[in-house]
Amino acid sequence: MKALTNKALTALVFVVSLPAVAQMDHSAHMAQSAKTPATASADAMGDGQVKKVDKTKGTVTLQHGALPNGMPPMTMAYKLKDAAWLDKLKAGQKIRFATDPADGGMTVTNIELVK
Ligand SMILES: [Cu+2]
Repeated sequence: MKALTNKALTALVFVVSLPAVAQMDHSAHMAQSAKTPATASADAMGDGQVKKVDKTKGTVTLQHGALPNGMPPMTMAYKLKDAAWLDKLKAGQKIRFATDPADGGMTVTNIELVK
């Protein structure tokens, strides 16, 4: 009985994790456009370029264009939802990013590297 339960759990985890991987790789945009307009605007990505990465403060300074949340073009320091992004970003990197409306758009909640 115990063996059967473990097997069932393993199968379940396998089935659940496959679509998650597919979504990370390919369907970020489609998933976003499929959302309701209100959610889509909160999650909408704006264009920016990394000017400075401050690992001590855990912030990244971005020069950005006009953002979907209404912020005009400017250069400012953002907090990051995921500190691991500090290692992915460097000055000069162009990105698309989303911010958290809950704190006035001062925290980056999603980043996409632009080649
Ligand atoms: Cu700004």
